Order: sequence, then structure tokens, then C-alpha cells
Amino acid sequence: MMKKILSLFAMFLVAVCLHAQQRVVYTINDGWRFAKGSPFEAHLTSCDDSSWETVHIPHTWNAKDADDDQAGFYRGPAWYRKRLFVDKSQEGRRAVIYFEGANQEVQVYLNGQYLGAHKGGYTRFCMDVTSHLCYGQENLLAVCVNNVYNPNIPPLSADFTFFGGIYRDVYLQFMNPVHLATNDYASSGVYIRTPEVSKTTASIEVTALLTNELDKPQEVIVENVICDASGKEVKKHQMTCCLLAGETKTTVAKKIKMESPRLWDIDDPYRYLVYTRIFDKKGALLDEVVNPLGFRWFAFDSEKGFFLNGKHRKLVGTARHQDYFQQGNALRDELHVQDVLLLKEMGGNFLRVSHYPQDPIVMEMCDKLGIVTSVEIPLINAVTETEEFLTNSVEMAKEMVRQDFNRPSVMIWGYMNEIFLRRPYTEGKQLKDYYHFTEKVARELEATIRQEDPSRYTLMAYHNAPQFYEEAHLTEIPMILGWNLYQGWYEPDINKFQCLLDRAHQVYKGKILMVTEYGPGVDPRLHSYQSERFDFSQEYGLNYHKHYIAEMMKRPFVAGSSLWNLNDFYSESRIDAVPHVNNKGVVGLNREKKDTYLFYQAALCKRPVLAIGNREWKARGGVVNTSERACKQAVPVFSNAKEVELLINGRSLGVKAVENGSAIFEVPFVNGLNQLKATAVVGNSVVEDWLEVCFQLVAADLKEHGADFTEMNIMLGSPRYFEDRTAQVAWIPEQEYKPGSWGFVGGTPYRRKTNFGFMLGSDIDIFGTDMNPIFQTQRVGIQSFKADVPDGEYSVYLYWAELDSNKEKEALVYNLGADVGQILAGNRSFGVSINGMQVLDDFNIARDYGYARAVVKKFIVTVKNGEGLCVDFHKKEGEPVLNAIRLYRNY
Ligand code: GCB
Ligand code: CA
Repeated sequence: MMKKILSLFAMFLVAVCLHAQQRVVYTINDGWRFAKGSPFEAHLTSCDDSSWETVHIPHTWNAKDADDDQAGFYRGPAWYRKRLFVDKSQEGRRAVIYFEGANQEVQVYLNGQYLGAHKGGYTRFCMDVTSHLCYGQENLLAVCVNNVYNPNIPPLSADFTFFGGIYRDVYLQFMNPVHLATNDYASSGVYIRTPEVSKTTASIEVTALLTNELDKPQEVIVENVICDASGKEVKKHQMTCCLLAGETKTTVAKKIKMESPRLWDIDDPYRYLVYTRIFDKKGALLDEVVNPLGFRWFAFDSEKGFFLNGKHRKLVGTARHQDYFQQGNALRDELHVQDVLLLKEMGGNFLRVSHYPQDPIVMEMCDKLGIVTSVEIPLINAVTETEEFLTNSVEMAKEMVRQDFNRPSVMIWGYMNEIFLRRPYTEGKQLKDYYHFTEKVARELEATIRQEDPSRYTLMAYHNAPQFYEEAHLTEIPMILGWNLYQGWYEPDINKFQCLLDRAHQVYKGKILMVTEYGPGVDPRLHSYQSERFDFSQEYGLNYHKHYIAEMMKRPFVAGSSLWNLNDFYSESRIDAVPHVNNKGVVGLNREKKDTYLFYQAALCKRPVLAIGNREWKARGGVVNTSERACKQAVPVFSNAKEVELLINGRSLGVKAVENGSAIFEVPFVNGLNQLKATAVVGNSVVEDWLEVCFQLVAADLKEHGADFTEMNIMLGSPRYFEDRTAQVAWIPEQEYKPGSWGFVGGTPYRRKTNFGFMLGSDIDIFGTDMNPIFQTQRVGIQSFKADVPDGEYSVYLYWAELDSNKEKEALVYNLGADVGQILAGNRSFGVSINGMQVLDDFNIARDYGYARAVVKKFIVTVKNGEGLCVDFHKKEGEPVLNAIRLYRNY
């Protein structure tokens, strides 16, 4: 008995010893000290950081910059310091610090000693810290991160915010001195290839890099074990290897054969695991690394599109940026996971991991869910004509390929997005040289990637200026030509889209074609039943996407597409309906689903889909337009059923056929709460969906039905509906005044001049509000706003912003060196009276508030003797304007 216990004890000891020798990996994300700028001797232990902020990684110092009123964001150095206690038990082992990503230049110090640097904000990197580490005591890790513009590090410019910081996980790793290499571009040290794959057989080749950091040679056994998804060992390969002192050596396990492999596919993303292990001569495990293995074969054809495991597949999906509401790019893993799930749920099978390599967990999810991916390095808009720029780009390409080499989901490597969008020259020798240099960079990147990984395709994405790319021979270099197309958005005619596809197919014969971007801006708070280009309404967005996807589906030569973008994302210099945000997501910054998302879900999914559209439009309003004292408004129901039924407050609105993913119902909303219920039968299952909408009904015939009038919120110069989601207020479009009702008298909607003619409303950012849309439209030359409301006391809120602030004028003023306010003041001045009483005489928005600033004035007014309310505007200089009006009944 005693013997048995002893031997059990011995086994336990052995187990503990074996374990203690394996790799230990953990994050060191919490409790860092942080300071912007360059504090004195921040790299030294003696530096006092007690007054610094305490932060947690993932962290960016620009998270708040993204939502504030000021243009620009902090770009410069900042320091992170972390006290690290390291156990004595790790002494004698190798210690490595591993960063998943920090933007964009990093220098690392340990206990005051310089360890190394890394350039580029989107790839992983690691450093051996063993020689500077003190065991059984505290160490000081100091990291300088800098996101200042560096002409030699791509991206130079782009339509997204270059959030600075250590914004992805940081790990400490401890391992045996004899271990799988950690000095190969932060790869796993193991590269798995599958030179042959078919349904019946596959061959596998595993290249492992081994490092011996002892000062004497080591004889080791390298083992590669392939396990299926249940963990069962299915193949094992062993070999011996002799490592010299200090050597890193490459070993290759060739031609491991496998019969009837279960394939990795979109619908069945089956993954095996490869355990690569090193043992010493006595059989003790020294190190182990695990990698995914997916068996698949794929091919692109310039006429027929994409084939996976011999089966044709139209790739349909999205691109994705790594940001989230108020968090910049500093996302915890769960938020990355959520995005890939959203894509899968939408029915997507393709992710353009753009414009840069992303968090490893994104890639892991694509492997797990069966999402084909294209990963790219961030050469965007322009290049710098230096050798250093070229070298950094090539290094980045190697990092990208080696780091995600083993991912079954990756089938394409990309580089260069719209590289001629910001050409510094437009003609002459300088342009020629610039083209030449760009071509050289492209050719080197292509060669590097093809050499690193001949098993995958290469991709470049172009904007609609094909002549530039042709002139520089860039359309000849990659295997796949990706087009970013925005006809019907940046360009007026949506039908040019399909013409461009056909042209590209004709001109670049034999080249594979993908649509790497397309998409309109959609502010989820905006709706319109007269939607038009650039109004940011959900309705325009939906029409645009329906058009694009239909045209692409018709053309087999379009191998695939990634709509722009899965999610709204921050772009500091952009002015859309939401300042500093690019609104082209099919989900919002907080991942709310826009109608466009629901449409794709219905169009792409095989499982039953039923979703009432306008999902997040919960504070909705409109004018009574039926005898039943209701407001009829169109509501789309998205489904892949043949027909759907919609009920409002228990009453059926009938059954409608689904066309192109949706059925539109005219829903008679009543004042207050409305309960919508949709039902459909898909196959054998009955599906249902519900939505509650709070509706604010505004009477058209105020004189007759105004007794219970409470409020109205009207956008002038606009057919748009807007939801103030903070206060749950429904804004509705203007109408012309008729006796007994309400509305404007006189004037015309504000139109802004663009390169493509006039557009309704402005796109300038309005200061002092997060509700740009209320202020971006306007009635110019308005004479009155009247409402035949019942007697009582009212709050009348008038909303203004001076929209005439085009850059030309400002530039002119700056050229003259004069004060903006002085020159432009007085260009518009008017008086305002309410019910005959003058309340403003010489009101000049620009003079008093400057341009593009939200101004709201509230007037308390008593309405008596059944006279209703009348706001009159008196022209003095220029045209009187009004952007919006809110009438609220006090008593
Ligand atoms: C593009 C760019 C992308 C932008 C997008 C847009 O073509 O590749 O980075 O965000 O257009 O929204 O304008
Ligand atoms: Ca992570």
C-alpha cells in the first residue's frame, strides 16, 4: 500500500516537473502607469511615475479625442510603465514579452536597459527579455509608444483614425532554453503546409524552427502530432535533431499522409490541431506549440469566380475596422469575437481583414466559423519614395504572412489600397518617378509574399481611376484586382457601377476580379421616404446595397465582394452625419443592426430569417394622414420566406409577398405605443418577430384636433426623419402651412454645391451638438412658421446653424490675412417676431456665434384668443433662415 502511495507521489512529482518545464503564457494587461509626452527619464527605474494615470491594456490615448468637438487627435509619444514581479521559479528559463499590436512605433526598456524597437501599428512582435530580468523581485518595464506621422511607416494617410497606444494584449512567456523559435517575426515558429489535398487524401508538411539557447549542443526529438477536433490523435511524426549551442535550426517533417481528411469548408469549418513538441533525450517535454490545420483546396478563375474544395462559391462579405463606440481601437477580445459572429449571422462567408492585420482572435474566429479571409498590410493612399519606406513595407509583409500562415481561413494576402488616391504630383517627371517607385514597391511586395507563401493569392485594391494604375503597371502585378466602387455615392450615377465591372472584366482579361469595397453612409438615426444620395438615410442605404449585390450576383466573373464596412468606424478628419465617424457600416459603432444588415441576412442566409426593419427607430413620429387618426408609414419586413404577415396591436395588415429580401407594409401607427408582430413560414418552421415603437402623432388639422396637442419637432428644408436617441424625441419633416394646420411659409430648402451638382442639406460638421442632421438642413428665405395650436403657454425653440461656410470663402479670408468673423459678419441678418411681438431685431448668426455652430433659442409664448402661433422672419440683409423648430406645450 505504502509503495503504491509512494509511486503515485513520484508520478505526481514527475508530472509537476514536466509541467514546470513547459511554456507559461499569460497577459500582463493590468495596472500600467501611463503618461502622454516624454516625461523626464521615463525609461529609468528612478523616474517617479506616482502621479501618472493608471490604465489597462487594451488602451488607446485617443479614445476621447474621437468624440470631441476639436479637429485632430493627439499624435506623439507616450509612455507606459509596468512593475512586474517575476517568480524565482522561472529563473534559468527564457522570458519573452509578446505584443499583439501597438500603434505605431515602440521602444521597450526593462530595468532601465534598452531591449528593442518595433515599427508598424498592426503587426505582432516579441522580444527576449531574459538577460535583463530579475527573478524573485520586481522589474520595471517601460514602453514608449509613438503614433506621430512617420513618412517611412505605412499608412501615411487613410480614412480612419490612427489611435495610438498599446491597444492589443501584451503577454509574458516563459520557456525552456531549448524551445520553438520566438525570433521569427513573432510567428509561432511552426509552418504547416498541405501540398496535396483532396477528398480522399492529403499530405502535410510541418516546418518547425528550434532554438537552443544553452551553451552546449542538444540532441532533441521533434514530434508533430495531428489530432482531430475531438482531441483524438490521428497522426504522429517524430525525428531527432541536433542543435548547436545558440543555434536556431529549421526542421521539416515531410509528407505526413492522411487518408480521407475531413475538409475545412464554409459550412463545415473542420479543424485539426497540430501539436509540435520538443523532447530531450530522456523523453521530457521541453516545449510545445499548437497550431490549427485545415484541409482545403481553392482556386480563383477570372471567368467563373471562386471554388473551394471543388465547389463554386460566391464570396460575399464585408471589410472590417477594429473600433468600437467610445473605445477607439482598444477592444477586448469579446468585442472582436462579436464582429465575426455578426458577419456569420448575416450570412457572410468572406472577410476582408482591412486595412491591416488584426487581433489574432479575429483570425481564430474566421477559422472557427468558416469565413474565408483576405489579410492586408496598410499601404494606403500614397507612398514615400525612400528605401526605408520600401524596407518597412517588405518587413510588414513578412510579419503578416508568417504570423497568420497557419490559418485555414486565409486565402488571400493583400497590399496597397487605393495607392494613387493621394498622388503628390499630377504630371511630369515627378509623377513618372513616383509611378516608378510605387511599381517597384508593388513588385517587391508581390515577390516577397509569393516567395513566403506560394499557396495563396495576392490582391491589390484600386479606386475608380484605372488609368493611374494602368500607367504605373499596377494592374499587372497582383493575382486578384480588387475594385473599391462608390457609384451612387461619391459619384452620382449608381448604374455606372455595373458598367465599370464589365469594363474591368473586358480590359483586364485573365485577371481575377473582386469588389473589395462598396457602400453608402447611413446614419441609423435618419430616415426618409424621398431618400437621395448623401442624405445618410437608412432607406437610401438599402436601395444602394440592393442594387450592388444584385449586379454582382448576375456576374459570375465577380469572384467575390466585401461591402464597406461591417461596422461604422472612427475617422478623425471625416464629416458625415456623425462627426469623425465613417457611417458606412451595416452595423453601428455600438453594433446596432441597420436595415442594410437585415437585408443581407434575408438575402444570404439559408436558415429562416424574419426581422421587422427600422429596428432601432423606437422614437418615431409623423403626421396624421388617415381617418382613423393614425399615420401610415412604410415599414420593411426582411425575410427569406415567400410571404410574411404583419400585425399592429393585434390587427393583421395582411400577408405580403417577399421580393428581393423584404416586404413593405404601410403601417398605421397610432399615438403612443405600437406593437408590431411579423410571422412567416419558412420550410417547416413558423418564425415570428416583434417590435415596439413609440410613435408621436402630430395632427395635420390642428384647429379641429389640436385639443390634446403636446409637441412637434420639425426639420426645415428637409424630407428627413431624425431620432434624438438620448431624449427619445422624434423629428419629422417640414410641410407647407395651410390654414387650420401648421408649416412653413415661403423659402426654399438649402442646397449645397458639390462637384456633381446640388445636394440637399449640408455636410459640414456642426459644433456644439451631437445631432448634426437637425442643423444640416435649412429653409432659406423663410417668411413664417405657423401652427394653429390651441390657446395655452408654449415653449418655442428655434434651431439655427450658419451653413454657408464653404472652404473657399474661408481660404479667401485667410489669404487676405483678415479676421474671419469681421469679414463675414453681417452677410445675413434678420428679425424675428412671434405673434406680432418683435423678439429679435438684428439677428446675425455668423456674427454672434460664428459658422457651423448649433444655436438654439427658446421663447416662452402665450397663445390666446384662438389666434394660434406665428413666427415671422424679417429680412434685413441676405435671406432669413431657420433650420428646425420645436413647439412644446407648457400649459
Ligand atoms: C475607400 C477607402 C476606405 C474608405 C472608403 C470611404 O475607398 O478604401 O478606406 O473608408 O473609401 O468610406 O470613403
Ligand atoms: Ca487580443
